[in-house]
Amino acid sequence: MPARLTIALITATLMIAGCTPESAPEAPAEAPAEMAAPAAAPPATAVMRTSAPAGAEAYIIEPADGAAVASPFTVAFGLRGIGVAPAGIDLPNTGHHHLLIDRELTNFDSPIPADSQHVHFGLGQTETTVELAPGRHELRLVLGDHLHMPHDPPVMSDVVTITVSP
Ligand SMILES: [Cu+2]
Repeated sequence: MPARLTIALITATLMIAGCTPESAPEAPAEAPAEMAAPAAAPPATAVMRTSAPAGAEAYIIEPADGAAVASPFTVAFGLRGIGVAPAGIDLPNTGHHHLLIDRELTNFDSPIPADSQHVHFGLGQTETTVELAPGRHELRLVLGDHLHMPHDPPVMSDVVTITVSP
């Protein structure tokens, strides 16, 4: 946090000192970060991952793995060892749920995508109603921090495989 604040202050100072931010392409955004924290400095565009408390777990309460369900159906989200906070609220040991439908998260260094297969619950919801086509589907939960980044280590549920009846 102190490093980030320092970077922010330096960036702000540079922006004030420069004529306009748009007309100063020769001042790369990475420079202030390297000066402030040479050892661990990521590019200024990278988002830091939030640490998850040891043992934190996400799990799908319902439907059960292997269940046959009629669409629409309820998906209930469970957490152990970490709490829920709305997106944008940076509180220690919290996050908000993301439901991955027929998707696995593979990139842990970017915010979780937002689309029909990566559904965000940024208000802090702990259940939802899902409508899916008949057939076999996979559900996964991934907790994201205030910036929709997976925690480090990621807090993810086991996969729940369901069959939606025709
Ligand atoms: Cu999110």
